[in-house]
Amino acid sequence: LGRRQSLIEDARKEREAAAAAADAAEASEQIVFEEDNGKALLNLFFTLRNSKTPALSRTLKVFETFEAKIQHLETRQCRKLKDSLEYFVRCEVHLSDVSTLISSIKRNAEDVKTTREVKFHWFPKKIADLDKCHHLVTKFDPDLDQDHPGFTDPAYRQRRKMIGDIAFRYRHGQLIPRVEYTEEEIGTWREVYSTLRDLYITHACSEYLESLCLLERYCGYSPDSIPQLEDVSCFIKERTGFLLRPVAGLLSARDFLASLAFRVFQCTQYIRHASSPMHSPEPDCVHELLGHVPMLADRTFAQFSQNLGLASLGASDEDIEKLSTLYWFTVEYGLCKQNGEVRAYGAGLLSSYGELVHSLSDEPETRQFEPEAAAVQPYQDQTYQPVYFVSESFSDAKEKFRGYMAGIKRPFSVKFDPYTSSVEVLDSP
Ligand code: HBI
Ligand code: FE
Repeated sequence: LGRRQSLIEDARKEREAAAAAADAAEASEQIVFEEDNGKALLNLFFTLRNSKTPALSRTLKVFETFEAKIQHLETRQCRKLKDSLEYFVRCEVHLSDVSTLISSIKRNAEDVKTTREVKFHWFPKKIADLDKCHHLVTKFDPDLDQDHPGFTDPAYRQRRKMIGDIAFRYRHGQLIPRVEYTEEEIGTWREVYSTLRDLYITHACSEYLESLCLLERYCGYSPDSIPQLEDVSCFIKERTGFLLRPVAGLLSARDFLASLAFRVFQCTQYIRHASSPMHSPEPDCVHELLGHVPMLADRTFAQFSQNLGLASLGASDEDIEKLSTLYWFTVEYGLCKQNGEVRAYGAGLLSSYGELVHSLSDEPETRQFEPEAAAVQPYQDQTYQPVYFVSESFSDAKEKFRGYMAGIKRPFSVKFDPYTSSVEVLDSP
């Protein structure tokens, strides 16, 4: 009788499981957003090829990384590919992680479907929400990229991890912890600083030069020490309201642009490998402090940067791609006209001796800055740019961007409130 009982029990469980699966499939008609607790219920379908042995564990690792709570998981044999399994996963995950989780799954699996495409992309509404904008891109990471000059140097990787931990622990409103840089690190800084400093006089735009002089006078910029992010943040806060916050590496474009909307610049704190002082494949503090910071101390440029950020909030993946390309050809590699000469204002140029010289030589092609063209121009992150865009002035670039912005469609508009450092979201009728 006991055995029979348990068979009945099994049959009941099976029926319940089938019903649950049917319910789940029905609920999977939509991704349910629960704005209150910031969580989304997400239904995912994907196929993993059996030949790729570590695919399942790597995919599950993605859910773990995003602290997604798996509520339901089913597999079945794939009808198209006999050696593959199809998966259905229903999970609860923070809204700010939805886009990144889906793109991470897409890297491991095939035929990824969310039953309804994500119509909304979560975005920060107040400055403290930037604590959730922390999604790193592992491109150029010294732990994973064999071409990184630090790849074979465990001491460098250890150091980079230690400094990266400051960023992982950092929360908005805290002081940015100071880093005591080693003699070797200061040596790298000194070499870049002294080499670039002379070139700026003839190659950098006047706004950059003006800010750099102020940073040298009031903020400890010199060849002999690496400025501390906290001090620099206080300085630019007084000039334009921009703040720095530490970040552990290359941030996703969406998160990076979102922080600009709040006049926050996410700033790496580690320095490039000593074997390669003139070049770094990824952003480092030389790039941020010498390339970006002086420009962020300029009012018009700061406003331009914030406008780019505001345009990115909740934008589609395609628009984010366009905005980062625009960012690339302005904030990173922009040139501008000044008193009949062409000068550099892009941070990628101002932090790279070789490319700064190249950009103002006869070699590359230069075109007049037009946002429509710059937003879709293919670009290079491995060698020098073959083409640069020249703006008449920052005000001109800002105005042209305003025009371009008007053409970007979003079902809502955003308005920044400087008193509370938050954005108001207004539904379009
Ligand atoms: N992340 N840490 C960091 N620094 C940057 O300058 C940076 C980034 N992520 C993306 C990015 N820049 C841009 O190239 C655009 O994709 C927005
Ligand atoms: Fe940069």
